Amino acid sequence: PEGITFRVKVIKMKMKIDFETSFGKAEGTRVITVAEAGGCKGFGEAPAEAEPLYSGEFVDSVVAFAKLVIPKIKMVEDVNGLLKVLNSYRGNNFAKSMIEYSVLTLLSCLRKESLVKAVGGRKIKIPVQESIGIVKDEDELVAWAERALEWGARRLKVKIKPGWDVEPVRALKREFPGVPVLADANGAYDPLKDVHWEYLSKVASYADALEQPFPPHEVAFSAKLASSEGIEVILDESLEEPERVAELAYLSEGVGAPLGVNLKPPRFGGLVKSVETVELIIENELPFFIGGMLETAVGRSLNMTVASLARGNLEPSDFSPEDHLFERGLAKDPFEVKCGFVEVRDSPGLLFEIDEDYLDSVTVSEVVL
Ligand code: OSB
Ligand code: MG
Repeated sequence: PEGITFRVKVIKMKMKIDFETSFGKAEGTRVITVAEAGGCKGFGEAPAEAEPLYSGEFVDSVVAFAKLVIPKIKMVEDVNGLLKVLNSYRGNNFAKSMIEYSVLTLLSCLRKESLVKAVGGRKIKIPVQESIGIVKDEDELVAWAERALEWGARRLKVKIKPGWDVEPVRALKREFPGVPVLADANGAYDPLKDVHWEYLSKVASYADALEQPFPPHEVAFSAKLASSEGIEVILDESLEEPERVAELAYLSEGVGAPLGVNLKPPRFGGLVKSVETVELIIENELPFFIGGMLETAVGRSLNMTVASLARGNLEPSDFSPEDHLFERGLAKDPFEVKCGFVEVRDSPGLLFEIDEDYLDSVTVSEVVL
């Protein structure tokens, strides 16, 4: 609707942790959109960094997409119109998710209707895992894992790359036998190099599951790896639309080991696409968890809404709280992890109250549309 004012803000959060993956270090840059009308505010987050290293999206592409698309969004009548505009464009899923969620949380606030209830979610307790970055040595790795197990992390997800793979996984299994370990490569292995298959085979002999071993466009090689190693392989970067999950279900028949989904709602383009995706996952009985992109409370609110749809088959998910990731978070009422679980909230609007003065103080640029 025309009456909405959109503020597209590039923010820079001060990281509390050094979070390194096979593709680089997290700098804490994000794009947040605040949609305002009738005394209510909605929020959306695109967890993009300055450079397109995780996917093809980056801060400037998100802002450019928002400038192109938000004027068209202002002309539509209702949510169907909003989805039609967003779906008419290819790619740019983080940006679409940001715009969609800012409007949906605004409408939810105006109508005083919970989005969690609207999508049929329940106030479940989400099991939480810790994502451990690439660190300099085993001592640092073990210290990080100890802190995570102290607050109750139900699984350790460890970032790997060629040259730092068997070592961390073996060390975690040695120090914490019985704790599930998921090794996430962020696509760092080349399926055309025999030696990379050898590395992955060694990792598979220690780990409980592998995440995104090969580059985003590879899915069949992941199925082959699951089959040859008898290990669960979970895909992250490879899955950007619900159709790919249906394809994964088809591919997993005959593999003999589970193929799973790391469901990151912004990667699928937002709440509506994620609801569709969860339905496909449940229908096909695929293992899954809700993944994170080191989001602020804005992005975690969307992720929590999608998690509320799980029906007893949710693996430990990425819900480390803002105060573990950042020097200071955006929520005035952050969620807590209790015994390794986070409880879903179901209030109208965004699930957290944003400290807007603080949000303004971390804003490095803003476009008003
Ligand atoms: O691959 O899951 C990933 C963060 C940035 C980019 C990619 C990934 C991650 C995480 C974050 O693992 C975990 C979290 O948000 O708590
Ligand atoms: Mg991942």
